[in-house]
Amino acid sequence: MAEDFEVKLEKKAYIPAPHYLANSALGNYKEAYNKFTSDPDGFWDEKARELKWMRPWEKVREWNHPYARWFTSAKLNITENCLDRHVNNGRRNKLAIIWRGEDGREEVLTYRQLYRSVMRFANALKSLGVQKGDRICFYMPFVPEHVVAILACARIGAIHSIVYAGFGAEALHSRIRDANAKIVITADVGKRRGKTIPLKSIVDDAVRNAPSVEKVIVLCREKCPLELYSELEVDFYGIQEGMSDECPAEEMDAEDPLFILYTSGTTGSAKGIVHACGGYMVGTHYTCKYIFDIKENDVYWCSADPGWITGHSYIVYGPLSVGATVVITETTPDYPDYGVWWSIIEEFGVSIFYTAPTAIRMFMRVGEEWPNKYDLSSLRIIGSVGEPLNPEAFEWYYRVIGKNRCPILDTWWQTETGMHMITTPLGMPMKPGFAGVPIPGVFADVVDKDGNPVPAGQGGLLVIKGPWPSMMRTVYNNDERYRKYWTQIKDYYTVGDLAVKDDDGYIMILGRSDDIIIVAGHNLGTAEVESALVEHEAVAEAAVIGVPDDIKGQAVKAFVTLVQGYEPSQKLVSELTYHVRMSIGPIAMPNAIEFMDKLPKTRSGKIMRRLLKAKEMGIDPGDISTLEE
Ligand code: 6R9
Repeated sequence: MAEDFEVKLEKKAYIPAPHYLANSALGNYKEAYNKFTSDPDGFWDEKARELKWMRPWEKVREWNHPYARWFTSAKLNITENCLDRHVNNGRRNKLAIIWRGEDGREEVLTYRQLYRSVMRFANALKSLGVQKGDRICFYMPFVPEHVVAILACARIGAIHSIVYAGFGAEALHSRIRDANAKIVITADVGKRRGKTIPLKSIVDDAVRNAPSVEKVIVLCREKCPLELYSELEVDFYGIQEGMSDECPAEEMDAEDPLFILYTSGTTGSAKGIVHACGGYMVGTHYTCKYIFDIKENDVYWCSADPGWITGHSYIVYGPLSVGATVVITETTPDYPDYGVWWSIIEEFGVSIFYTAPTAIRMFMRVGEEWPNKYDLSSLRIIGSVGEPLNPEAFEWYYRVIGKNRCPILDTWWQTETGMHMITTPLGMPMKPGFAGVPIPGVFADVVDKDGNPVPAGQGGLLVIKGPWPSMMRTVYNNDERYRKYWTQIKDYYTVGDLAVKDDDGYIMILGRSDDIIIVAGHNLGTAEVESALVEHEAVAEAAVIGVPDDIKGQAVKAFVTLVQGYEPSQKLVSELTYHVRMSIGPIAMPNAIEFMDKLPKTRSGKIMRRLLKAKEMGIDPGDISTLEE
């Protein structure tokens, strides 16, 4: 990478009201961080002790690069912390889950009800022959039973592998095969934007030539009872009939796998990221308590799906481990209209809301009259995850949703990290465009390709220096791919993102390093240029790629979608080009700008630049199983 990778940094900061810091579980960031660095093992030891274990650990960690073991020889079951602990400690009748279906139907489960449902389903799984260590593949809509089934797997030590129920049969098939799943759990249908999606028939295709599958469990939502055609199929509630609702928690070693979650690689097949019971539990509990600052009376809503790591860590395991009331919903943000999410916040009194930049930018495009129709005064904290939250989107989110009052937690992390890694903890000044600082518990830095820290203002590669409890343990069936993360830059964990720090140590994420654009020897992160484009009032979303250029090596090509009311024109192209020139410099000026109705995105809302690039260059795009249609 070139040395002169300068990044223009914003100077603006927002100061949160003092009570956020005064009441926060984390307290003063610097103090907490210093406490961590002075004794990292002691720090995690203390955090782990807040949870229930069946047997304590011998050592907090054993680090044998690139392999870590956390809480050695300790025994636990994560569901004891998500369920038993609350049922036995005064939260028995507290709402654990509030569900809202697309048709407006609602269901609620108290902690006690959830506990009983989990144990009953766990017994049903056992009756099908499921044992500790067996893999169970999910292809479920987002209904309460989804959460029940996840926890039931964890209860008996079965390893879940959740596949988002928007993927096609082939993606599902390859994930079932890779994990050798014994059971597939699905439903007859999913609902999305008023349409009924026949999940079961997709599963029918996917389990062909998947000899490991012994049973397909089907939840009936429509024409019940289900007609089950093959010997393979059983009914979700049918198998629970007569089952006891008591099921002791399986004793799990801290290092036993809890789940596999497939994440798309840039090239080649999806990677099965493996997380371990003990460290993952500690990491997700810690961040829910100390970063999200979830309190007894909070109503917490994360708009992700359980099919993503965000759903695993911040819908299911983390929030339930702190005993929160969690809102879940099958709704999309634009159906039946753009007000549905804001109505959910108003009706349930959501106090912590966690969503993705792609949703925020969509709401910006359609106008603030939608959220303004609803009372959002219950909100206390608003969060973002998944992509860089560009300054334009930050300001809109802060003003229109947070009413200039709620701190924004822009949390940077990955499927591989399991938990939040970088954010702006409550009480600290928030800088639009910057995710923030490494949270206590995490050593992160921005370095050059040899691992030397780069000075403030200079772009480089984001790395994590040393292990953390909720780090992935391996890539399923492919440990080689795991080792690669830890052997590219010194002995650091290579994140694969570009970033820059400012003088205060705040980190701005500039995009994936695979997507880097090198113009005349200057490195440009995609986020920088996209952010500049989105600043323009006509632009809703932007994606940029590097295309070959005879003179400059690479040139910037931009793809943009427009805010409602704007039309593509040559004049707008010139205006946008000029705008980028003024905000970043001539080097970043796009050579070409293409107007699009929609940008290609993953189903979790991330822009797929490599697809744009492959199309532009007429090359193979690699794995596109995660693409939204
Ligand atoms: C949790 C999740 C990980 C990649 C990551 C980065 C991007 C996530 C971000 C962010 C900027 C943030 N990313 N959070 N970029 N700011 N707050 O999204 O996991 O699906 O594995 O994606 O997403 O590029 O490397 P995952």
